[in-house]
Amino acid sequence: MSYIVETDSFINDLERVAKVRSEVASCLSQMSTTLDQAESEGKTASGELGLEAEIEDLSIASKNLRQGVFRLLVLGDMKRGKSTFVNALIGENLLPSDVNPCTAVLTILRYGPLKKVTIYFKNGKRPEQLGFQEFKQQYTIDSEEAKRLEQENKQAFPNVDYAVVEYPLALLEKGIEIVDSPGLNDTEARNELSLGYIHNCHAILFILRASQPLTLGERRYLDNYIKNRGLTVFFLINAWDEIQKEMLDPDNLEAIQEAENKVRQVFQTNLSDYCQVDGSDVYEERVFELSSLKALRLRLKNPLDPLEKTGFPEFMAALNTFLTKERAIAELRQARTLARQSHTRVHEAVERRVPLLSHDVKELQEKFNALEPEFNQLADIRDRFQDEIREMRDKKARAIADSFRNYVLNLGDTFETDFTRYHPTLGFVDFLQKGKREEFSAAFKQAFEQYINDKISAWELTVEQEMNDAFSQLAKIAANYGASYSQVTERMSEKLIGQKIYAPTVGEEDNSPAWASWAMGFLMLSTGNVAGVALAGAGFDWKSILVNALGVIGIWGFLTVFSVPLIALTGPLGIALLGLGVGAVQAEQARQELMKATKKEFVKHLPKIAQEQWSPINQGVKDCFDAYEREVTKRVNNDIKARKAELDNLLNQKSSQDFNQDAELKRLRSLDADVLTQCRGIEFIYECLISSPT
Ligand SMILES: Nc1nc2c(ncn2[C@@H]2O[C@H](COP(=O)(O)OP(=O)(O)OP(=O)(O)O)[C@@H](O)[C@H]2O)c(=O)[nH]1
Ligand SMILES: [Mg+2]
Repeated sequence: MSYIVETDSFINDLERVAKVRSEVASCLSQMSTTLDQAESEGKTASGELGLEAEIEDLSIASKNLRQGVFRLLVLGDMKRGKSTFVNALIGENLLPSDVNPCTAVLTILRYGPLKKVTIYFKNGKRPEQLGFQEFKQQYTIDSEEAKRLEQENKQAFPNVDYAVVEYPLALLEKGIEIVDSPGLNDTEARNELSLGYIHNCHAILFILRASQPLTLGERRYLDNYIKNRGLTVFFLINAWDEIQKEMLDPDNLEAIQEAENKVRQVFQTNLSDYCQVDGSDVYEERVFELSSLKALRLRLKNPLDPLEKTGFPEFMAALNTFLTKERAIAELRQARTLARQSHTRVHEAVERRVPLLSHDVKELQEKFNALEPEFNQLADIRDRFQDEIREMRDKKARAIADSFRNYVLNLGDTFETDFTRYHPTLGFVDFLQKGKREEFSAAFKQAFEQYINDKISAWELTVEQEMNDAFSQLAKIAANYGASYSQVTERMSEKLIGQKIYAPTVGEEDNSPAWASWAMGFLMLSTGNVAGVALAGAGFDWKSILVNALGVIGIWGFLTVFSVPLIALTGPLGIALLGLGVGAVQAEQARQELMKATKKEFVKHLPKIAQEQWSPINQGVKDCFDAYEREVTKRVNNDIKARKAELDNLLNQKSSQDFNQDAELKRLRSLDADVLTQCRGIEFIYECLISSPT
């Protein structure tokens, strides 16, 4: 790759984006203030224009944009060099990284003017502050301990939710937040790093190690949680320098090349599956060969070292493009949409108000009364959309819950073949040897857990696809209803003032009423959760709701099955098996017996599990649609209310007090012009950002 970026220019680019964000945030907040002021002035003139929703949306979006950070989640198996990589990226030996101590809690690294570490707990205990040294000592564990805990399926610090490390560093100050995670742990992964957390990040940096080309554990993790989930993942093949170190003759350049090419090829074969985005191969932009240790050493000596031959400049270029171009633009585009729509709303309200200023109360009353059918049509559009959401909700909730039931009921059919994949660690010969039975039981239990875990993940992926589908259908439906809604409101304006109103600011996605844009996923900035949303690109953030709902399935329900094979092992079957003697043939026979016994028990439990989970799954899916429906309905209702208020306020003012019509006309025109200028300001900043060279 020819394009590289050095640390300082990466920071410069981030700074530029942070500046643009803050400028746009200021513009949005200014717009909100302008509308707010205009509304209070309106109270003593021709009445407010009903801009409450716009004022609120603009102010929330401004806050979200200002606070927005790019969150990067660093994932990987144990000892891949995750912490070393983070240290190299920030240029400081901050996080504990060593051959021995392991990262044991999720650690969020963010900007703070003062260095401090805060531990957050799960059980409602008050967060605790501590020094860096204490943090390193108390919250890391050694490798042996980590392995033992993993085997026992325990967490090192079960009560700790996560740690936040605040640090005054340039990279963090420019709006990057980095999350270092403990090495992946097959069994606990689901609990510790829920999908919800993954969805809260803009990109995942998946760290691999050149000397260990994609282990089974890594593959399982990628298949279960990453593949086909619409996430942006950078694969960083770390410790690339070790290839050379392990050569017989580390000075033989040709041999090194050859060895490197081999490793490259292995990774290419293994990772290409995970680098397909919408049918195109993004391998080149997503996979990088790094030497974090080398980069860290260089940066500690000289913070501005160009980090040549560490792979960092190439990776940072790609990350830079992704963050400061794609992500930032997606966010700012929403800000532009919001600004444009707010202006359109103001413009139309002013255009309606101005010609009505000279009418008397009676005329106005008549005109407003004549709008009743249209108001009813607006409510009708709302109701019809609501019905469609509910229909979709019930259909999908039933289909998804049914699919789980069928899936579970059918697990038995392929159990024996599916489970073969998990056998290697079982060691049937071991089992037949005295004194190894406990170990064997633990291994068998773990294999079973992994099997269940993988099965549920595979099913969850189909749910995600179903839901994506459902919400993109709803987006289309919203677009249609939005268009009908606009036709009605246009008709209302025409009825009121005798002519059409032309909006000066339009764009394809900005043309719909604001509530419809929200329902289509163009305006998430005004509901919060920028990270998750930006990641989803566009769309209602149903994932976090669903993740919590599906969390209830867990693997625990299935584990009740467990006691059974183990009893089988200690019971008559076990004794019979033990009598078989020690040998490959006996081991195979034992395996088959155990499989049979396990399957028999497994199948017996499946109907109950399928039955028990039907309702919670059905409800979980419904919750996603209900949340969507609530927000849509609230937004449509606010819009209708605002349109009524716009007219009622004028009528009230007309009947209760005199105001200077000329002055009012001037005020309204200048409000329209001011908001247009502010909107153009945002458009200008946005255009500059997208046309600036990479
Ligand atoms: N040769 C070489 N060693 C590295 C590199 N990166 C990390 N290491 C070493 O690998 C070991 C593990 O590094 P860590 O950064 O602690 O790894 P980790 O993934 O954070 O480990 P856990 O938190 O325990 O999962 C340390 O001894 C590092 O010095 C690299 O690029 N090259
Ligand atoms: Mg670590």
